[in-house]
Amino acid sequence: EKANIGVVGMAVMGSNLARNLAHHGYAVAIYNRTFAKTQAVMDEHGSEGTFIPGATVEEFVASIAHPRSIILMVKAGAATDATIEELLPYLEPGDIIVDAGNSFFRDTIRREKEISEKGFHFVGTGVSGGEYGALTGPSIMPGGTPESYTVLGPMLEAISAHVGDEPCCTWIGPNGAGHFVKMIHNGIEYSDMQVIGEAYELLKAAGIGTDEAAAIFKTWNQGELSSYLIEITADLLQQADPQTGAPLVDVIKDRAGMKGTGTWTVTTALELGVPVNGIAESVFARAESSHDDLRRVAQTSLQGPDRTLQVPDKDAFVEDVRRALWASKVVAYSQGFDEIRTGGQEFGWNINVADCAKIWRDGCIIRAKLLENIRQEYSASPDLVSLMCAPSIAPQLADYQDAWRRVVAAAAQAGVPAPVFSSSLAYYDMARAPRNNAAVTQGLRDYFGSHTYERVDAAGHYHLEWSGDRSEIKTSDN
Ligand code: NBP
Repeated sequence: EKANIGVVGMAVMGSNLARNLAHHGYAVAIYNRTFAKTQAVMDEHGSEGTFIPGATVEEFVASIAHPRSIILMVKAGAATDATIEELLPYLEPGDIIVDAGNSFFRDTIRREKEISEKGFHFVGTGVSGGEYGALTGPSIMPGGTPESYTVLGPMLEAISAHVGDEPCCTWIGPNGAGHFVKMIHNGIEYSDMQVIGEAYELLKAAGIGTDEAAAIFKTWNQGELSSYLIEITADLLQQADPQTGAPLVDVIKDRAGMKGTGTWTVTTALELGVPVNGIAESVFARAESSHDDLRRVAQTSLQGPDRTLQVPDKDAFVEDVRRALWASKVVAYSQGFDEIRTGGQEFGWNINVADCAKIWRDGCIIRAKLLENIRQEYSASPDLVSLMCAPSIAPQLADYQDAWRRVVAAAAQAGVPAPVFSSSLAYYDMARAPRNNAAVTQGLRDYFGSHTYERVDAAGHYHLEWSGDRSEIKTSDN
């Protein structure tokens, strides 16, 4: 019997994905550079379904039915290129290499071009849900050709998470589109975690203990904030340190790591000219948290309030923080979805934004009740200029803004950093202002660099003779 599909990379993600496929009745060929890991999967899980272990790449490829679908779950970067190089000599035209690692979408564009020229398909696909999701049903974001999706799609949809009978997997668009969308998923994940952290810090500053904060997050998870990350925050805050018995969160060093997808989301947004303030602030917050020298020096040299908040009405304050969290989260999502749309246009992918929200409703790390709402908004108006302005979102932001402003002001007053809460509010205010401070910037640009300006009352571009007689010259008609 030949395998229906192959998986390369038997570390945590690949082995779980292979088991998920086997649990769904597919015969799965498995391969790992170091055979011991393949053997370990056979020993521990071989009885869960049909696995065909390959000791060599040649044996592995030969064991898969043609046209072959081969999923790579190896370390992103050089390991992915090395694995592809090893596979290529054994493939036949029409075979599909699927890169399910967290590859940068520009690498995926390059690889797709090189590999399709050789007569094979290359599908860069995002997979989210961590190791548990890979095993039980992740959210899957495949790119590549539509032809490859006809072979691969049914298998990926079968193993993905489902909302009712809708799979959390759909074809996103050509070449790098899947990895691009996964990148932004991760960027949004950064901002989701950051706003949770900011909310927790504010609750703490108001004298709320860790247990009580855990209970608050639990309650929030019952309402419109209901999401996987809010749910596990409640769990994290409840956890006692096995060594000391203190809340574990107080023992964990306040230094957040990162592997790159958040940074890629921000650098790509900068290249595309899309403001993703919330995601950028989240990436910068992690960077600042890890900047040991800065923090050591600043803790003794920089003065400010002592991070305590006097709140006369605790319940009202907690509700304010909840509203600020919701509003900031929605603004960060709005920015992330803007990047998906702009990137989709820029790279010629024609990405269906509503579909992204649809396949993120379950399986992935940012799964949340809000995503159904977002899906409905983008389905109803595919050309929605900004999620912030959607019919169900704008009135709620209007309703929540007083609380949001109180929280940002209180945080600033008390010296509690809330970079995403405050930058999201600034973005909201910047967008809605009939006039903003850019006129000063543009005037200065014309002053020192003759970059010209436009006028509010006439078409064309103008330059003022700043160092001459200060007369105005029209430099172009449009
Ligand atoms: P790792 O990212 O730790 O990669 C380990 C795998 O890569 C092993 O199978 C290893 O083989 C293989 N490998 C390496 Br390293 N260098 C290789 C090379 N030069 N040639 C061939 N194979 C090589 O595993 P992971 O945490 O399971 O993640 C796999 C992918 O999934 C990554 O791209 C990751 O970013 C992505 N991802 C992870 C998560 C998550 O929650 N962890 C979620 C979503 C996506 P060896 O055994 O011989 O060393």
